[in-house]
Amino acid sequence: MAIERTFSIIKPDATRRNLTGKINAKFEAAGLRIVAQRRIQMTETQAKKFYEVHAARPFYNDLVKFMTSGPVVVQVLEGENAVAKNREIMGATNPANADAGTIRKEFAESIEANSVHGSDSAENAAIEIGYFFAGADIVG
Ligand code: IDP
Ligand code: MG
Repeated sequence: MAIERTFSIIKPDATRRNLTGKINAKFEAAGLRIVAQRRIQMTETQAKKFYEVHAARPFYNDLVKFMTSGPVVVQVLEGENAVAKNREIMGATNPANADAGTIRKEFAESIEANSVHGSDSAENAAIEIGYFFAGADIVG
């Protein structure tokens, strides 16, 4: 297996409840390294662009509102098979369907306020990392 990087966001529902450290502990316990991290307030423009792929979905406007409703923590996670591994640690989109021990099972409030984002492919990871980090910001 190759060492990969993936892009992660700790969402506003989680920062509001002061869960950044607990979520990061899950990544680290599973062997992922946080090689870049920044707490930001996403703008509407950034959120719209980030979730552009969902623009036609009925939940898009609410999702943009939610993602700009408070601070988020944008991150780059590195490790073996990081994209798929992070998706496992996160759990299913809907916390009702998430496996025991996953971030979304333990922390998510709803299908929308589900605590974390994680890239769904290595290709998208590279694109998403590029939205928020320059090469020099990432220290592996
Ligand atoms: P993912 O985050 O597990 O990859 P996506 O299908 O890519 O899930 O959806 C992006 C985000 O949009 C979800 O994490 C969640 O915040 C929100 N979302 C997805 N489906 C719904 C829905 O049916 N209702 C409300 N929000 C949703
Ligand atoms: Mg997705």
